Amino acid sequence: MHAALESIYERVLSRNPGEVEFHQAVREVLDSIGPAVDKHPEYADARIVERICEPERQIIFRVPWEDDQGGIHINRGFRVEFNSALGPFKGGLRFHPSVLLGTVKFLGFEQVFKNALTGLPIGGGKGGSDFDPRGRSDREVMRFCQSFMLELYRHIGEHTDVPAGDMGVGGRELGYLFGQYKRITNRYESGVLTGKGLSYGGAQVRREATGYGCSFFVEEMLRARGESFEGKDVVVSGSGNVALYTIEKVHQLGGRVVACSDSGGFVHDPKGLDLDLLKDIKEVRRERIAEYTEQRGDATFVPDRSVWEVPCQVALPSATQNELDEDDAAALVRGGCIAVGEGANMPTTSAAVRVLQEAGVSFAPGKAANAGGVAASALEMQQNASRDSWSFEHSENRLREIMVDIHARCHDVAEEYGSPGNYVAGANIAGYSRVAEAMLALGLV
Ligand code: NDP
Ligand code: 2IT
Repeated sequence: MHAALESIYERVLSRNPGEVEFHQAVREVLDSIGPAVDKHPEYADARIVERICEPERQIIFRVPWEDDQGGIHINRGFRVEFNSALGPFKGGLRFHPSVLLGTVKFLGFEQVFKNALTGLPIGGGKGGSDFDPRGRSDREVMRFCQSFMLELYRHIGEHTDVPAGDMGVGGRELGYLFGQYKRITNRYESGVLTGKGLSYGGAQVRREATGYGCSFFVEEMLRARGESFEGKDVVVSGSGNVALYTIEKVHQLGGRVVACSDSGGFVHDPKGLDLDLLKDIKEVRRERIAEYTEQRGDATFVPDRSVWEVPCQVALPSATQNELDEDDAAALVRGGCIAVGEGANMPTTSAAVRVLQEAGVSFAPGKAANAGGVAASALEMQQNASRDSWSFEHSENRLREIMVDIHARCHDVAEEYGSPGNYVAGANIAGYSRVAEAMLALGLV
């Protein structure tokens, strides 16, 4: 780490005790941006890095709700409004029992740089709750979402803060959240949430965007080393929104996804995963991935083991943070992996990133590779603001252009700052530079 950044990092550690994922996300950025700090002493004078590490606003609230049996539950809601230099706070909501303030802060911090990389006018934020939607009825999920919005509504707005989905928050939850916002405020403010259903103001390709976008980014990264998806075996972790649409696009681009997972284990289908069956299990029936083998005789389900033991040429971690560790990275390298693209946020541990980079594997960090989701959200805001809706084809073409552009920027900036091929450095420096420039222009606010 650049000497001038060490004391800033120490202060982040002491002021945010125990928030290890937030520390990890900050460290990764500070480790990269030294050359940009040297190039712009005026940013240091304005203490831009210190300001970037401190959220503009952090909101924590109680969410009481009643289950189908009349039992009362208390969860905690969060919204961390991290940085609005480039536009309204923008970022998803995560409903998962593991969610703590530090989780939301790491995600919000990453989001600031990711959103800057899209080139679109969006600041960064994140929110969520430790609510566990698994096993809950639709009615219970609706009551939870309504109670959550009864607090959140006062903090958000199309020009202020625009939430969307993340783990545990998809089309169903966003519908309930939007319905409640509309009822409380008496306003049909479409642009207050993105990822909405197509029947009430949603945009084509938002559902597919993170997975499609990650596939487009990795296609570019493969192209840069004279390769393509054609004929390659690919492993995708998770089997949620990001994973399913990554599998769909990789198949369209000529790759063969042979394994995916959930928190119970992984399925290995050497002939290539049957996406229709996966969507039926995960999107329609909301069941476990283990069900897959009941209908696909050739496939195996391996409980409680890491999906990264399946050999592949391309690995796309698309489940959760720190799911791919040093041992997994070494196994991937041994199995002939040449490219890793993070569909999830920070799924690869810092030690694993080093193993991959030292072995010459092309590595795309999440803030670049999974930016397609939030980019499509910004396109949804654009359509809402102009009361327009674009075709699937047009929306997909825009998404592809944006991902090709992000790849080029990360690639070129890495080279310009003396780390050719290092997409982590490229993404962090490019994202930081855009935010820092805007913050300097806005004065001390
Ligand atoms: P979903 O809730 O749709 O799916 C999450 C998937 O990850 C599920 O299959 C889940 O399995 C699995 N998973 C969770 N924890 C673990 C674990 N410890 N080990 C193995 N599998 C696990 O979420 P998304 O697909 O939306 O999000 C996935 C990742 O992508 C997250 O990191 C998110 O922040 C990131 N992301 C999402 C975007 C979006 O637009 N949705 C945009 C950009 C990034 P199970 O059902 O068993 O819990
Ligand atoms: O991590 C992410 O980029 C998201 N969950 C999507 C955020 C958004 O506002 O669409």
